Amino acid sequence: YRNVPYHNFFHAVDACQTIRTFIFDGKLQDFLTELECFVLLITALVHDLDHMGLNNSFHLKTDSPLGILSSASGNNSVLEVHHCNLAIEILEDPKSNVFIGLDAGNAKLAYRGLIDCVLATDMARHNELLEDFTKATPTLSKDNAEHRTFAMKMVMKAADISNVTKPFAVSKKWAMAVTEEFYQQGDKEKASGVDVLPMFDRSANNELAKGQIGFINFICIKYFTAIATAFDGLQWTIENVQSNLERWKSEVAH
Ligand code: LLI
Ligand code: ZN
Repeated sequence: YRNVPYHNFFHAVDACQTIRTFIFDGKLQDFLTELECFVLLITALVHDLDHMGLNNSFHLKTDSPLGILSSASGNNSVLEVHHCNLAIEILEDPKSNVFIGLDAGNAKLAYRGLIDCVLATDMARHNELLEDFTKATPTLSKDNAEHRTFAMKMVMKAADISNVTKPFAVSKKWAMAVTEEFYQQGDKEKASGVDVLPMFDRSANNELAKGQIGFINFICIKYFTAIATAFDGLQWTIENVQSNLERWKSEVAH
């Protein structure tokens, strides 16, 4: 992990420990296999490896080498493919291969689960997963391998956007960190002469509260409602999201 404001090692460890809480509180040990729970924890640690603090759109619009590779190979999940490649490189080193004790069949399941979950963290695929999972929810079965994969992706992504489920003071620190990372990207975009979205422009007078209210309303409420509906014991996530939303609203009113 690099020394960037948001997508650094603390974000990976935060996602890992948050997944641990979601697995326990959501009783996911009863739904997923022991191997799948283990894979989720490892995936969280690798899911943003070598993040440069610049999003997929930056790589594509500035024609960075990784962006060019993505365009040439036809997969626009620029960073997510890069995180997977580095995860594989680390795991294939016997010194750090936590999958080494698995037989060939389970090793394949572990890598496939890890890769599916890292690729699912691309927000460009957010609505697709949420729709598929919501459709499967009424008949969700642990005997259905596809349903277990949906659940793994949902939990990985829930941890990835879990800042808004934390106590307000903690949530606010993450929000300030992501803001600074977006602004540093915007600075680089200005220097490269490409378009800068207002959210990435430090001279745009963005209000932190308004940014978080938008993120919560457009993405997080639906998402945590879906996961809390499917898994008992995760109701507190949506309650905390609602209470953080109210706190941000009261800041705007002032
Ligand atoms: C946050 C935030 O606040 C990450 C990132 C990403 C979530 C997962 C990478 C993967 C996009 C950004 C989400 C574009 C879709 C809609 C807009 C947003 C509001 C954003 C934590 C993110 C993570 O707050 C704690 C992420 N966003 N997205 O792809 N913002 C932005 C602020 C700057 N300040 O309050
Ligand atoms: Zn992440």
